[in-house]
Amino acid sequence: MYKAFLKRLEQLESSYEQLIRVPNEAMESFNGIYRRYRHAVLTHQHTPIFWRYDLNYGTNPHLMERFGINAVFNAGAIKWKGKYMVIARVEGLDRKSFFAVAESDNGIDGFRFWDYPIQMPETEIPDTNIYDMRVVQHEDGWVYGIFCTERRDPRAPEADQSAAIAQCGIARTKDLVNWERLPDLQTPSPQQRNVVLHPELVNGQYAFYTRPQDGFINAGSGGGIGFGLSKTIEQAIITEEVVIDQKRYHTVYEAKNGLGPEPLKTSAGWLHMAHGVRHTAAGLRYVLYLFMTDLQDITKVIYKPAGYFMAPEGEERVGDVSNVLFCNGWIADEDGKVFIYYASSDTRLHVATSTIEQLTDYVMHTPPDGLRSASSAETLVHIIEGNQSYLDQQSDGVTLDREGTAGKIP
Ligand code: M1P
Repeated sequence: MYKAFLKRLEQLESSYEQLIRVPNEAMESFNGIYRRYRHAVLTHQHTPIFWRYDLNYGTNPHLMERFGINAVFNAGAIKWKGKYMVIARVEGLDRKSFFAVAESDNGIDGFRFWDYPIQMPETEIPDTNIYDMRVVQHEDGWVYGIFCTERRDPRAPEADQSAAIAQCGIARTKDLVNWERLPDLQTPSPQQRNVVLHPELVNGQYAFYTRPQDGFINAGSGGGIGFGLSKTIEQAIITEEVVIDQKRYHTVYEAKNGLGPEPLKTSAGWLHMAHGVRHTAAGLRYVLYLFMTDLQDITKVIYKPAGYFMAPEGEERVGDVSNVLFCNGWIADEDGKVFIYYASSDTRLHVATSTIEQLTDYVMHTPPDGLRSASSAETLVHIIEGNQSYLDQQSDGVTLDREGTAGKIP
């Protein structure tokens, strides 16, 4: 029996090592905007063997799993001491999520979890479930973890064991190991999810992107991505919440939307990634979209391409909550490369890469949503005519740059 135990342990360990060492491979970029990678960067199988199994023959002679992991998804991300860190939402078989750090040398493969999960302190009202951390390197010198804390609705009748209240939890750290929990964010909205802290102070105050909503699932009168200021972070209170990016009829963010990771500062504006949700006959569909806000007035959306930036494809379409892409972490390297950590169908975590230059070009030059079929057709005609006249001129040996200035292709 002991021999069988040892053999099984060896098999488990070697298949785990094999999995971690699988090199990831960039797929072809069909749209010229980003590249997906062949393999998910984290799955439930990437969690350490010594989390899932009691390795003591005396107490676990059959080497059975004692702490099963259901999924690893929605991860915040940060470049830390030269490594690519994700702080993933790890969900046990018991449906409870917790946070755990995994690191990689190159950001695309070899992600390995730290030995211990984050032991997030609680407030006076214990969290039933915590998830979807946004990791924000703030100009005040702290690294903040902004996440959703969920508790049962205390007003729900005994028979209703689903009614929940989601709010925004706040914690901060200097080492990603020890976290100081601060009071939850207070806002005028009865429910909050997808809250993000802006990395810079605005008029000397902490600036939050929010997602006001009436119900736990339905945004209700909560009209989109909100914004508000708080004088302090130690007792964060937003008294006035304004919507800066609305949900809209017959768009990919018709039912609700929510900000993803902290925005990236570029010379053209703040680059934002968000998710948009719409109803379909098969249920909700979550896609990712980008927009840009003004550097001076960060509540002003200055560019917003029509439709989605990324939508679930292939195996991404299937999982615990199918037809979902969700992103709450990205890393911009100093050379401009951007690592987008997105999760599919509440099951696994992937990476896609792009550059600040490509993403900026995408948001600034992709036509906006005209909100009517006629306008989409008009936009297309404009592109076709532009291409036609460009091709005609090219055949005459003349080329035009973006400003319409004639010149030869170098
Ligand atoms: O199941 C899809 C996503 O649903 C929620 O997002 P939102 O609040 O925008 O509906 C979150 O629970 C998220 O974790 C989850 O991926």
